[in-house]
Amino acid sequence: LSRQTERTLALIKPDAIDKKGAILEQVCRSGLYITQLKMCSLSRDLAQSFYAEHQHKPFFNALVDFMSSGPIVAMELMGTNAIAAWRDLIGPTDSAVARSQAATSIRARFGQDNTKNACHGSDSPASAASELEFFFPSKGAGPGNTATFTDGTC
Ligand code: DGI
Repeated sequence: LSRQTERTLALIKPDAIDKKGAILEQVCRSGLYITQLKMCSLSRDLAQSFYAEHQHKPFFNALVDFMSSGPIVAMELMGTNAIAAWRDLIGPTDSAVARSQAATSIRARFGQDNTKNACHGSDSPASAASELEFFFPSKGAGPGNTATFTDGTC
């Protein structure tokens, strides 16, 4: 198995915003580095473009309503195999399935069902690159990201 330093996009979704402290603690304990972080909200338009790959699915409207229903936290996580590591940490899409597999995953702990499932994680290097650009545009205004690795995490 190859070990690669990767970046991935992680979201704390509106249903879990009040659990952000516990979720951030779990991120920190995982050994992944938080290299960018912001709290924001998605309009319906932005939620539609973020989830455009699902536009023909029966759950698309419910997903867009949910994702635009309140504030979210967006993070860039960096570390060894960060894309798979973060998806392992959040668990399966359906929170009930997550609970049946391991009580410790983030969706098992904080998710409600298969829409309100607490967190998002990019599923491939290509989607990580485009999803990170969506939330943290490289030509964005303001100070640039200067996060560097130190001894600890977070
Ligand atoms: O990468 P995931 O978030 O685990 O799953 P995904 O990319 O297949 O789907 C994106 C989101 O869409 C997911 O977090 C919740 C919602 N979703 C996916 N499959 C279903 C669903 N919602 C409902 N109601 N039913 C589904 O089968």
